[in-house]
Amino acid sequence: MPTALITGITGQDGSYLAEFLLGQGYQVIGMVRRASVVTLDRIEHIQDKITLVQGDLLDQICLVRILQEYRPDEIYNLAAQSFVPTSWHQPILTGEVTALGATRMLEGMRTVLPSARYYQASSSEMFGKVREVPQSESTPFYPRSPYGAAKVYAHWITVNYRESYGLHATSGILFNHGSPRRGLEFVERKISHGVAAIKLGLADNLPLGNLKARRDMGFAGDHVRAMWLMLQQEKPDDYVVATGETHSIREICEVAFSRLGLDYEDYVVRDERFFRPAEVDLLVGDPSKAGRVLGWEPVVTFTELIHMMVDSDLKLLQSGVQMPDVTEMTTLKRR
Ligand code: NAP
Ligand code: F7E
Repeated sequence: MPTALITGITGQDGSYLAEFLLGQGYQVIGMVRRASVVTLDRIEHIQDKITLVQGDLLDQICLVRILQEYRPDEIYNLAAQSFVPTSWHQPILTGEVTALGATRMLEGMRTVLPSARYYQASSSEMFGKVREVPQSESTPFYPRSPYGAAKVYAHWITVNYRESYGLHATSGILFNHGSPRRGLEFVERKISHGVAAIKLGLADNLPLGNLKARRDMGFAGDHVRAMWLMLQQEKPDDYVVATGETHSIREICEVAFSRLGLDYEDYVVRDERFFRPAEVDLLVGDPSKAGRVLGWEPVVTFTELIHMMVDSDLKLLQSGVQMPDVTEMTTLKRR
């Protein structure tokens, strides 16, 4: 039975990837960082099928110990400080975790398990102020946030460990992907949850920032499949994973509100605090290499994704589950 180590298993992608790998017959080891309150909500339903081990990307020694103890065949490095606005508030932490965390894991793999296969969770945020449309594996990077810059570092260190040491180290450049398990501060979840709250009379409006930004938005369950396919290839490489479509935040609002018979223009209010010091205006990926080499293509469409998320949040709120409001504390001061 192959063994996979997932960092970031408590996150959105970690939970979908763990489910997927269990289905493929893997023993799944999930690295979880210590917290005063443990939040395993996204993996509760599979907790008895996976092994959780305490660890942190900030701590090199613990990574080495985990690799020595579990000797995974595949390492999926999904852990990161992943929220772009927070990366302006906490740029050093973002660099330590999102950038140097990759080096710590790669260095551990190089010394302990050089025959393992490594997946780095790279991001379309690396393209930032885009140099071409659509963005492919050969598009130059121009990050627009400490998060984007940290991901560029992690991407290039992955390429460098591949080329310097011959490691099977692959970088998946994933465009935005959501799901009902998406963190509440990310825009598509903020909208789906906000619409459901308005429908049920729990909120009056939905404060948002830039509605003009455009994103290539897929379903997390589709995108994690591509991660696994990448590590099944004989040679490590870089792959863009995207839908090839782009939609504005305004369009997300239109689709989400109309799902519950509402007009977004009656409820969405402009809130300067959700605008960013530097914006990524347009992302749209060219997933043709992933299609050609991996045989990967997305199944869930943009509209299906937004409907899935709105339906799920409506059910969640109807069942009386209250989620903490995390969006306020991640706002940025006016420029
Ligand atoms: P997420 O939901 O924010 O999950 C991040 C995970 O990283 C959580 O499990 C978190 O643990 C963990 N983590 C944070 N700091 C850590 C540390 N110091 N040591 C160990 N674990 C730590 O992110 P996601 O949406 O699943 O994304 C997965 C990865 O793909 C991330 O690297 C993200 O940057 C990247 N990515 C995401 C997208 C997207 O649209 N979702 C697109 C491209 C790339 P806690 O639960 O303890 O906080
Ligand atoms: O913003 C605009 C905002 O925070 C999307 C992460 O998973 O994908 C994600 O990064 C857009 C931006 O995601 C609000 O200005 C408007 O243009 O949902 P987001 P992101 O920054 O694209 C990439 C690929 C990753 O790698 C990241 O880890 O929506 N927007 N109003 C807003 N965004 C938020 N969060 N909140 C608003 O109120």
